[in-house]
Amino acid sequence: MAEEERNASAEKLKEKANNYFKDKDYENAIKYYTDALELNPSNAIYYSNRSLAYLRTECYGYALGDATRALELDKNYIKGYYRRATSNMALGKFKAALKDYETVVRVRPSDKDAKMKYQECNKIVKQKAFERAIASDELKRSVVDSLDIENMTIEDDYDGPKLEDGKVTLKFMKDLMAWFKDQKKLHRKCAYQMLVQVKEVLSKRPSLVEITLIETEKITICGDTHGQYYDLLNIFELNGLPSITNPYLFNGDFVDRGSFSVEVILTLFGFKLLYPEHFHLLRGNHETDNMNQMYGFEGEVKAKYTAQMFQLFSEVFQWLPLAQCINNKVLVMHGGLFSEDGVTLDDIRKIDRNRQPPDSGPMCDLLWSDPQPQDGRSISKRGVSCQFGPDVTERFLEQNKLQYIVRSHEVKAEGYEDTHSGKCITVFSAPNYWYGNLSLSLSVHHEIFPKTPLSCKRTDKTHKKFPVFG
Ligand SMILES: [Mn+2]
Repeated sequence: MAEEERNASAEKLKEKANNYFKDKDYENAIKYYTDALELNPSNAIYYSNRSLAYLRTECYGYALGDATRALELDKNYIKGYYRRATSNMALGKFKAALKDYETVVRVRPSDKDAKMKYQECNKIVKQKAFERAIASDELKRSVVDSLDIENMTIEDDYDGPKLEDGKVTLKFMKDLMAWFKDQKKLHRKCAYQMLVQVKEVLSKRPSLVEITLIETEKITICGDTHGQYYDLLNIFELNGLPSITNPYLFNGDFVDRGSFSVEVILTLFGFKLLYPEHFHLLRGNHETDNMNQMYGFEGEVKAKYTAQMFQLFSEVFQWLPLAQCINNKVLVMHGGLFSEDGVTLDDIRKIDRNRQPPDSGPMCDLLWSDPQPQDGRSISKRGVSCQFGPDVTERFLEQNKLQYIVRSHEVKAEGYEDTHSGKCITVFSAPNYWYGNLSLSLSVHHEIFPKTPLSCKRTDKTHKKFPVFG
């Protein structure tokens, strides 16, 4: 094909992509921008448009890459600076974003929108610097020390659930769930009592929790719940209430996005207090300050309670364990495997987790990485951690004498997905998130047969059998 002809075809594909974009079908928009770029890889606009589509699907890593490429092709392309700044903002890289807004303002001094974005970003950069200065001043001082929970009074007109002798009981949990279902607020005294107690319980857990199920026991593993309270109630409806004989593991991302994050997390913390050895919680990438600021949980806690209570939530989140190993066979974590080979279970045990996650390294990977179909590793679509292939999973499992991993962190149409030849299972449990599809929790069931010591089955309404992994 002659160059002119190719460019004309590329333009047509771009138009098609633009139309999909207008209809908010970002997956197809990305597909056709990609096709256009194959025909004409030197067009900055195609990269910039695809960058915006990636931003909409929260693939901030890819969005940043495309914006950067657009600017390499045309350093005067103003939209490119906007896109790169937006990507960096989403990734929490405010200083880098500020530099791009500066450029836009310099080139277009009369552009009001650019000026506003520059000022907004500048304010965040200054605020972050201020927060850092304060943080080093009051190093590790807990909110708990400044609370006087005993002397908080419960007003006479409050007729909601209360802890019994300061303790969570099964009756309290049942009352609490009914109360939340009616969209009522738990008294702040009770919320504080639960938070202080759960911080104590979680801080005594190792970073890698190891449990052994006996022959007849099973455990239900649930993926992201993201503030979807009614979906959480549905999970309990389908699989039964948590109990000593009905253990659960909730695999991170309890909060943000949905409007009932407070209700979800307090219910989960309540069951953790009631059954500390049989109700398990792991940290997700959303149990962090940066995410809570951007995706709603911080605002929700401030609206329903106070900024101080958010601080306490943040302290509790820092103590959530990072991974759980079942019967020395199955490893569960929110994100996935590592940016480098050779990480052992012992390395996970040694992670000092009481902190906000770093930008790289094993703690970051456990919370952020994703599997990919092709071998090897590639850069992350999210712009944090990496993507790992089936060979990476295989080597990790072999070195650590494990059978498979269970992770969450990605929306799956069926609620779960089985990849890497059954060695990497994704479970997602917030069905009303994004596409409104029905998603299910996964139950890992311990079988009696010595040769197939662990198997998985889906526990949905139709009770379909999930394939057995040997
Ligand atoms: Mn996640």
